[in-house]
This record gives sequence, C-alpha cells and structure tokens, in this order.
Amino acid sequence: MGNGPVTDHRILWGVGTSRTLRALWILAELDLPYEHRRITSRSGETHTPEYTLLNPGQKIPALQEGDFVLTESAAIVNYLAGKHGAAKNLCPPSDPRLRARYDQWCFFCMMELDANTLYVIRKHEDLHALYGEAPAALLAARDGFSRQAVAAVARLKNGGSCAPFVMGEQFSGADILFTTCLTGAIRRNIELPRELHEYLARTTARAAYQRALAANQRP
Ligand SMILES: N[C@@H](CCC(=O)N[C@@H](CS)C(=O)NCC(=O)O)C(=O)O
Repeated sequence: MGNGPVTDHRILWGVGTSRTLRALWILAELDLPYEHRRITSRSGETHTPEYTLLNPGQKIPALQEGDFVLTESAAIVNYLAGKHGAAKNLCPPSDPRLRARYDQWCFFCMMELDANTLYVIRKHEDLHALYGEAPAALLAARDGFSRQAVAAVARLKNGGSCAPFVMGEQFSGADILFTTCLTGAIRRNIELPRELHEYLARTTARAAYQRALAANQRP
C-alpha cells in the first residue's frame, strides 16, 4: 500500500450500509468512474482472504486504487474530495481555521453521532444477539444523539438563521457525513429538530445523493 504505480482503476468495495453510502455519494458528486464490488456486511464477504489482505479490519467501505487502499468512510470522502473536488468546489478548505472548522464537523459526525451513539444503538438493538442487551447504554446513546443534534443546530445558526450547509453556503464532504448520520437517526426513530429536517431536505434532494442511494441498494 502507498505510493505505488499510478493507476486509473478505482474500486469501491462495499454496498448497503450508511458508511458505504458516504463513499458512493462523493463518487457521484465528483462524477468519478469506478468499479463497484458489492460485498455486504455480516455476510462473510468481508472475511475472505482476498478482502482481508486489502482491509485487515474486515469492514466496508474500502477504496482501492492500484496498491493504494483506503478505509474509513470519512477518510474516503475527504481523500476523493481533496483530490478531485476543485472543479466542483468540493475540496476541503485550505485556510487553517476553515479547515479546522471542517475537521470539527467531520470528527463530530464520526465520533459524537456515528461511533458514540448510532453504532452503540445498532450493536445493542439490531445486533443484540452478538453484542448483548444493554438498555442503559441504549438510552444514553439515544439521549446523546438528541443532545448533539440540538448542539448542531446551534452551530448551524451561529446566532443567526440556519446556514444551508455545515460550512455555510457551500455543500461539502462534511455534509455527506452529517446527512448520513441524520438519516441513520431517523431510521432509528430518533426525533430531530425541525431545522435538521429542513437541512436534510436540501442535502437529500441532490442528484448525486439520489444516484448514490440507488447504487447502495443491497443485492
Ligand atoms: N468507521 C468505519 C466503520 C465501518 C463499519 O463498521 N462497517 C461495518 C458495516 S456498517 C462492516 O463492514 N462490518 C463488517 C461485517 O459486518 O462483516 C467507517 O466509517 O468506514
């Protein structure tokens, strides 16, 4: 893995999860060609020797470009946006403070919304047979998501009216992460503030989101 031979052949591994949707969405926003290897989670397909060589973590999504392999959905979004986003104004900002703000949103989504809350709910609700019943952890996770959603609205408003996107007027990769966390919460019957439904109406109306949703259908 690393600085191997330059290759145009791009492979996206994985389908059917909110994390694979993030990768498919940025590919659609950027109109990039790719081969889609539609392996699914909890099917054994992430545990084959071939895939384990690519991603020892045995999770999807993974992006492969020759001998360069990248995992973590947020890293894939930001890599592709940074590499190919100039023409569409999708590069993460280069100004240090704007970049810090962008990173703040990305880490907030991945930690506070995804890992700390949504994934806890998934593990102890849908997958309780594997991870065990944990009613107190479930309650705390649901409550935690709701509190962080309120905090997100305050940041979007920043003392005024709600910005259309997390970085202001311009849609960015951070909106891909935020949107997929919010839709994940809705699927789990977590109530969201009105402002976040209005925000979702903007982001999910994008043609690229609709194309990514179609590409993310489980086989
Ligand atoms: N932090 C990772 C999480 C990836 C992840 O947890 N993927 C799950 C599905 S959502 C997976 O592939 N699990 C392996 C399996 O179930 O076989 C990311 O954002 O990419």
